[in-house]
Amino acid sequence: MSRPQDSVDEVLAGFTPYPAEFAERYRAAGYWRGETFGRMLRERAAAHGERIAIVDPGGAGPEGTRRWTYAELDRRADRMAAGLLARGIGRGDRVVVQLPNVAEFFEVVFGLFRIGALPVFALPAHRHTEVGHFCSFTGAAGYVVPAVEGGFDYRELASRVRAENPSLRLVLVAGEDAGEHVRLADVPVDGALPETGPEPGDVAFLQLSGGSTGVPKLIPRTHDDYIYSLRGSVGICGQDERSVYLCVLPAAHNFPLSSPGSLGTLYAGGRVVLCPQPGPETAFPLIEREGVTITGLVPPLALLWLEAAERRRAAGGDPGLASLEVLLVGGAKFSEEAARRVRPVLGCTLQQVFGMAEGLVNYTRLDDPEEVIVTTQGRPISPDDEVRVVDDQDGDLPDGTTGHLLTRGPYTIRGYWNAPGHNADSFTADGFYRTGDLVRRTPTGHLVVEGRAKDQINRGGEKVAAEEIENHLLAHPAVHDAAVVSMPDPYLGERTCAYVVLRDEARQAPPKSVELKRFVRGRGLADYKVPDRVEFVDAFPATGIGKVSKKDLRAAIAAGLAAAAAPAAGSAPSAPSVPSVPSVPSVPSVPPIPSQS
Ligand code: OOB
Repeated sequence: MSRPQDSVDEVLAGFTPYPAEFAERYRAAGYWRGETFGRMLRERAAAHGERIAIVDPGGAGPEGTRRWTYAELDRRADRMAAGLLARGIGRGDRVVVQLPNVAEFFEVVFGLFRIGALPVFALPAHRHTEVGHFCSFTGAAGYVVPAVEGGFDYRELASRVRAENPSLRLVLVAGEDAGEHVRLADVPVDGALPETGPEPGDVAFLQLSGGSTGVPKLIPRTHDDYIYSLRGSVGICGQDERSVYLCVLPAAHNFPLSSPGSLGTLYAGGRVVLCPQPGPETAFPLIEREGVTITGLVPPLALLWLEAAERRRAAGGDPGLASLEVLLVGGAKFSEEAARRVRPVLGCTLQQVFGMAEGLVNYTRLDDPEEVIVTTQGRPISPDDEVRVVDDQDGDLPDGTTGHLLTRGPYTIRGYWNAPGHNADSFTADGFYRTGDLVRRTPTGHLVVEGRAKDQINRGGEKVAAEEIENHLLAHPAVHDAAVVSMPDPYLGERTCAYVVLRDEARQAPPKSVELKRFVRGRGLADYKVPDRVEFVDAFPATGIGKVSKKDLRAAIAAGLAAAAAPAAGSAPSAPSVPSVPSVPSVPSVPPIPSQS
């Protein structure tokens, strides 16, 4: 078992601090106020302890709806913190938290914050490959899971991950039957907590990067920087203690966590309502019953909600959204056409949000003209968010010209955790983060996202790193080379298409698409990363210097889909199934290049 000081040192060793002159500037400007999450909750509990903080409508369980006041959440965080300490989790230890939208998420996360242990935020969709990586890469001491959720047994996953990771000494299960692990409900105890908690400049947690590399990178966020982004978001989104935030997306993702999300809402003294399912059939009744005022969605969900509300109105009904004041949409580009429907159909103000777990978050403002709200992805939170739009040589471009977005500021990281090689590529020498996004800045300082230079597919807000999936495909004995690209999709915006070149010896009896998909799934990946479509080609098109031309592959699949959809033009696209199309015209044949793994 590592001693606490070892864990703290390990966290520090992987962390790129803000340079002293910047830290001083951010403190002097009043952005970093020396707050920590532990003290933040304590203060809210002191100020309005009897107000409701968390509403968990529960599933079909016997408990029904649970409502925790700020005082109760604070007390639970203390007892969880003491129980974790008693079980050997301490300051600097990493704990992978993979919980659905349940009240325990907050009990665990604030318990960890209080003792200076670091949540590593996994998503419920992650499977053995991802979770195994988070545990081994961070040397995690703990892992927190539900028992069974969405038909998947997380206890089994935990057993496997534990057997492979000697550092993992505690697996906690939120549920009645923990199997061979420890019931989360058995952890909390009354007990003394250390006098000194974490410092405001300490890393509070590790968030996941959407990623464009083989494995997801980890993002260290400090109490100071993250709480500043919460305070800024709360102001921009008009939140106060009357706000009721519906947490629809997975609670651990940066968007529903902090933009302004559940943590912003708790910062403001408002109420967080956890939505167990994101569809309108679950969310609309909760909005009406709990008087929800604000929520955040990815574009595909926003489309579903718009359609559901329109259908109810058309049938003479009322969707019951009268309390909803603000709808945030982000994570992927929201089409202007859909954006225009938000106010008339849902009766609330749209706020576009273009953010990233690495830091920078842009919002359209509530009082922006409607044209700005529907045509831009907002402007930064902070006057000290430095935004550069540059060409391929890092030369600054004038407003109105599309280029690479680079950013630096009081809540944007200076480096991924423990990733010096990646950091050299992802940050400029003077500390600007290369977002990989292509944007244009308007004269009002708003950003319009025009595309992406990073090798990533944005599947309705869920990010898929092409290289990660290519590596899995390359492990298949029949695959010589693989190139994963996005293809347009009316519902998700993009889906994944894997172009595959088979080995010569496999051409006699080539595998079917479905076999390759099954193979990737079988490697223990989150479902959303399994290619939506597999295309076999003899060779990849090449760029001038002989790299795979993903641009040509994207164009080929887009043209193939358009051609196949043409006869049905005018009919409504049916989400979310992938249109079945004949094979795309084969791309220009060039000699295969070596695989780029
Ligand atoms: C959010 O965070 P991540 O870390 O999952 O993904 C960040 C990336 C951005 O670099 C960009 O490529 C894309 O997601 N993105 C958008 C977008 N919002 C995010 N692309 C176009 N339009 C938008 N509105 O996705 C995230 C974090 C905090 C708040 C909101 C989203």
